[in-house]
Amino acid sequence: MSPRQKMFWRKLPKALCIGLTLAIAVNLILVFFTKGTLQNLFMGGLHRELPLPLSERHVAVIKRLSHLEVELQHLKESVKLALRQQENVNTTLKRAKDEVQPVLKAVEATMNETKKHKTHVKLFPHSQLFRQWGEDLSEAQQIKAQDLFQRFGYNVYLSNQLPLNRTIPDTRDDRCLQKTYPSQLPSLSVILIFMDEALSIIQRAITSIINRTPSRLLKEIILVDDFSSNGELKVHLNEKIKLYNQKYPGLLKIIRHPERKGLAQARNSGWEAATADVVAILDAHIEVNVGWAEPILARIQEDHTVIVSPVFDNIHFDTFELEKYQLAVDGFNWELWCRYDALPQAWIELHDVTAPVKSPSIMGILAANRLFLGEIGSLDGGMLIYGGENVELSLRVWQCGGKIEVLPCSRIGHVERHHKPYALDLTPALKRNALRVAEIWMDEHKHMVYLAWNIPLQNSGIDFGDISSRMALREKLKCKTFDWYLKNVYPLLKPIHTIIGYGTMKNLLDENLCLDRGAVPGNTPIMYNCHGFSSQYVYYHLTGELYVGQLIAEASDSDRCLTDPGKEEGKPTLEPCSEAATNGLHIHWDFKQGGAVMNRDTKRCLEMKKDPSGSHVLVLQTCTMQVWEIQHTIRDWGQTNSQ
Ligand SMILES: *[C@@H]1O[C@H](CO)[C@@H](O)[C@H](O)[C@H]1NC(C)=O
Ligand SMILES: *[C@@H]1O[C@H](CO)[C@@H](O)[C@H](O)[C@H]1NC(C)=O
Ligand SMILES: *[C@@H]1O[C@H](CO)[C@@H](O)[C@H](O)[C@H]1NC(C)=O
Ligand SMILES: [Mn+2]
Repeated sequence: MSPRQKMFWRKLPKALCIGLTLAIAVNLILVFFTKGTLQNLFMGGLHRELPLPLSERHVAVIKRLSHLEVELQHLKESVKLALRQQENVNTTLKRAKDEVQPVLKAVEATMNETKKHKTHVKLFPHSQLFRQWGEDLSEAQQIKAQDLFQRFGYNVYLSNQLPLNRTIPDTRDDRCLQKTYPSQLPSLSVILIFMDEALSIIQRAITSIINRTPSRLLKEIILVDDFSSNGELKVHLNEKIKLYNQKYPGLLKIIRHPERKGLAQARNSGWEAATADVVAILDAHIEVNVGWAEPILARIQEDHTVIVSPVFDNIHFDTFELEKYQLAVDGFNWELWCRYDALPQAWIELHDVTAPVKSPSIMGILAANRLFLGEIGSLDGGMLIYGGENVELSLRVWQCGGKIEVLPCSRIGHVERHHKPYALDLTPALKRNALRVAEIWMDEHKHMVYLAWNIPLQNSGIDFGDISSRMALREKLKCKTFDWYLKNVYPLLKPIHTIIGYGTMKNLLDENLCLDRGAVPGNTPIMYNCHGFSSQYVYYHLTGELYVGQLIAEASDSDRCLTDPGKEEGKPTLEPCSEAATNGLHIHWDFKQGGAVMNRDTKRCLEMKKDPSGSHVLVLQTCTMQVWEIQHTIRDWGQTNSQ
């Protein structure tokens, strides 16, 4: 050993002690100072010059903490190394070692303490992602998880950790397990469509399909990428596909759109590429459950004109736990938003929980005979982005000679995203697509879609594209009317033909205020600053009812009628129209555009009055000739100003 080396070794214990003491001091500061003090400590200067949002300030602190942790780790390692070498060198250093050891322990304890302290800092207390998940995550992990969550609308951080072949609960009714299916069944192409989906999500969908579909029936899995902007879906997905195909030759195919074409076109691209007898067109954020395919294939083999839907269970977007959903049929409202409806009485009376359920609509995921789906026109490529394409297909199927059924024994777990990453506001697409459906398929009932969206019947200013080829298809297939569909398939959906005025409603005393359904729950209408959302939609009927709030228009539920309860204090209320009618409440109003709104029974007028605070409130009182205007009128109503 050279003199210089000797010198080093002699000085080591002292140097170490100084270093470690410093480190401990810093750690103690980190552990025992409050979060606020810490922020001031680290960010004090910066904060004054540059007011960062809270989360960014957190991030900066965390970066420093993480950095410090790494440095401490290095220090600890070098001490350990030194001690190990020391043993080989000399026993005179033994005493020094004995001195260092407790210090080392203290450092470790402090680091443990720091870690514990850190896990309690919640960086995103308002994020839906962390409501039931993520307790143990470090700040850096929280940031990563939150970032992925915002990009994808579900918990990609967790998805990346869960096994691709994870088991999910079998949600079928026990009686499904007793069912037997023909040994000869049609072959199946599964189509997974996606746009900016997380890779692990797609892989888990593929894995579930491979593991839970009899291999003799599964002919291919076709992936359709609707021009994802997500880089990992290019190279990485190609590599994964190659690996799958090494194990299962020819099973996976991928189609990539060179530009964004929307949901309907993506489904069509998959359908065009498919070669099996039956196609199942699914979202890519799903996991099929055991025995999902056999009921589908058997039913379509029995009747090739049936379009089937499996039953969805909900995979929670945050925890990825599977929640069993009760069996229901798929319906929609007049905005053409999908909704679940009650099971039909005829099915209940069968007393067979495994029997297919006739359904007015599909939610989007479907399986069909490949050729039949082509004959009826696959999906309408004129539907853009998202929404309405499922209702379009449903009306076409029913009106043009097919059927739709939900199969209780076929179950698929589906991630209900917290938000859709491909558009911040889907409303314009939904509206436009809904009008397209209405114009092609709904005949004399199409005005209901305009009413529900509060769109003027003439000159709507909304371009729903060229519908001539779809009208020609309707002609060619000799499709039935929408009226037939309402009567025979969806009697729950109730068209209204007595509405003569709709949209927002203003009292000309103050045109910034609109009639509004008020707080929900609650039945007190108010005057509120006009914003034009559905809580301010009003529907005036030829028969005198005045609905306030979003149009419900399903027979199973009731719209809210403006009511004069007849009491002294003169406060109008909103009551379910059906109940109000049977209870003899005063729900009929005389109104002409630009005139008073007067109750037919009580002769009191709906008017506004300033309350002591200076804001306008609604009152029922002896008419003082206050006048009202409603946004849109139908036919000739409202052209005269008779009051
Ligand atoms: C250790 O080093 C000291 C002096 O630095 C020396 O006196 C002693 O003999 C050495 N012992 C061994 C076992 O090498
Ligand atoms: C620190 O944590 C580690 C692992 O959690 C444990 O093995 C060790 O004993 C702890 N040290 C002290 C001093 O508490
Ligand atoms: C998933 O795959 C792994 C590795 O191939 C295997 O060990 C495990 O048993 C599988 N789990 C299930 C639930 O099939
Ligand atoms: Mn989906």
